[in-house]
Amino acid sequence: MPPTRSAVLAAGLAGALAAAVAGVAATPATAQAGAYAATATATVFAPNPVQQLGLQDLADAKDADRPEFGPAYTKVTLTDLDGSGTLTGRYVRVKSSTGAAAKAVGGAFPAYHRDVDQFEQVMGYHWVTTAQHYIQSLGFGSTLRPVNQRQIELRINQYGGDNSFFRDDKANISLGKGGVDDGEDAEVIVHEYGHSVQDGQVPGFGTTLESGAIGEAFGDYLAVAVSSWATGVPARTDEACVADWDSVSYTSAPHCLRRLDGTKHYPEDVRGEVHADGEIWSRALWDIRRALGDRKASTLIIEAQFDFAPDTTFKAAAEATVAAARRLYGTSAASAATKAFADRGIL
Ligand SMILES: [Ca+2]
Ligand SMILES: [Ca+2]
Ligand SMILES: [Ca+2]
Ligand SMILES: [Zn+2]
Repeated sequence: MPPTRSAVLAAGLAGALAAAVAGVAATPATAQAGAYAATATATVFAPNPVQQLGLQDLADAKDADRPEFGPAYTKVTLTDLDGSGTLTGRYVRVKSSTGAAAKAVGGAFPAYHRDVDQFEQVMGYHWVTTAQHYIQSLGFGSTLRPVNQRQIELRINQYGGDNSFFRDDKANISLGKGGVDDGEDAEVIVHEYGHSVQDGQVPGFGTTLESGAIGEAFGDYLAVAVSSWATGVPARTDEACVADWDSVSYTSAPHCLRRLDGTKHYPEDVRGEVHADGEIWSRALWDIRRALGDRKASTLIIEAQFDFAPDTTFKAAAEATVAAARRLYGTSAASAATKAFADRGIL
């Protein structure tokens, strides 16, 4: 069992105290023990090569690192690390069963590319941490209550034809390697983190078809919101397109796993499958975002989720979302939310 955060903190404080007494620096400059204050440079896709390059004919080609991917590799600084040189941090620790663990030396991870397993490990760390930073940028954990501020485990393994999913507990993430490796697309990683976020807000969330569909929809919404926040509104792909790169293996161009701007309407478009039915809910979230802007929309959408029952219906969740809009931003925001859900047949 891993040490708890407070145990790590206590050990760090004890070490710092002992070092102070001995008159030496407690830790390297980049790592305050126990504080997850270390950083390291690394190379990622931001968010994925199709969205970055606008090349709809990019192919997985069995994980080949072809020259056309070159301009998509982006240097970033990983934050909130524990200073051990591994991908262990305040919000996520990465475990891989498909290759050796990525290792930083002197505050820098090697510039891994997509043909090595360590690239996806770095992607998983960076995009979970970035998604949590986005949520904090909305005020959660400062002016609003914290959302999912716990260290989750992100595993990379061979499971699933092409399916990143939760098994035993919904806090954690598993990224598969079917088709394009799931960990090569930030929007897949953040979608999965969306499930963790909802589970953090409402433990066990998503026990029924409609609540499950809300889970898929929120993951898609968060993926797009985080990707635009971190890398800018895409210029070469539609912003409403989710997982432009992972989906090249199983869609025709323009490649989208799903979209936020579909026209599905309740109840006649219900298919009884959570991802398909999620497109009803995600379009409503998209319309709220278009009406109120990213910051207000995401804030009220996430704040509302605290009030969802684990087995909520579309209608109850829509009412909670409208109430959150009214609480946070007043009548006109509530009207915009009501209209978004009414346009889908939910209210
Ligand atoms: Ca790969
Ligand atoms: Ca995949
Ligand atoms: Ca996208
Ligand atoms: Zn999902």
